[in-house]
Amino acid sequence: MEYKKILTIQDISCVGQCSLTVALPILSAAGIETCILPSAVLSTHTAGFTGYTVRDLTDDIPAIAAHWNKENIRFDAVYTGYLGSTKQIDYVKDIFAKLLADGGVTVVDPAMADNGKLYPAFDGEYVEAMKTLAFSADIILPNITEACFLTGMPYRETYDEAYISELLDKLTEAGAKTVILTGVGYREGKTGVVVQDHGERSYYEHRRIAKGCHGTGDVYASAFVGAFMRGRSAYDAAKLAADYTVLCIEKTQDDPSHWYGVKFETALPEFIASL
Ligand code: PXL
Repeated sequence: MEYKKILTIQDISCVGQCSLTVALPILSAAGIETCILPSAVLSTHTAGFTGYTVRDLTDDIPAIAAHWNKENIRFDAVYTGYLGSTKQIDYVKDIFAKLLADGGVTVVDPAMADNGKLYPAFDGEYVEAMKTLAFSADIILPNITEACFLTGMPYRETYDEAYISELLDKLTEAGAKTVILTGVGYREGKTGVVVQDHGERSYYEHRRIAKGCHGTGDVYASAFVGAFMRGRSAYDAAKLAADYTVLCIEKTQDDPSHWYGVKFETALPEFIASL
């Protein structure tokens, strides 16, 4: 197995089991050298905690990227998650252009919204900037809310296959290539993921655990990227990541004090075995 090197760009939420504190261990567990570029440092994530601190690192990014360029450092993949500002999105585009190895892959998780709403830190200007990044990437992993913001489609809590198909058509028209659309469920007790890979669409349905958990989007995207970089097809990586994420939720759901994230560490042995 070829040893791969990836760069992941997202924030450090020091407490809260999301973004880099999830991506780094999961990608490392997948056997991939993982370099990081923190977009910001927060005391906690912003979904449920109040009074968190934020240190924005936007202005550090150009010098870090220039140093790597001078050292001739290149990455087999660049994977972005929660980003701090529209300016950062421009810097990320520059990193895609300059620091990706030949044949390297760009993966964008447009982590900006859920349940029909943007996260507190974002606005319409951020959505417009995210569109330009997402539609330039090889792979995107939006949930339905994010896909709606990216396409202008109205968000619906209940929907059918025609709605999802239209959402994917609109993403494709706007320039999306491979799409992993998460959180798509058509039946009671079930959810799943639609994978659009080279024009072909497939659906993986799995158990839906009633309890919604913070950070599962980051767990899912990181596991997907790890499996994909290990040579799995987009569909196989999407399926494996879904099974891992469900297991993480199962291992967390009985502990009400653990509301802020999932105990993803406890399911890493099963994730590694599934690779
Ligand atoms: O991907 C979720 C996430 C990451 N980072 C920060 C967040 C959130 C979700 O709210 O607040 C800082």
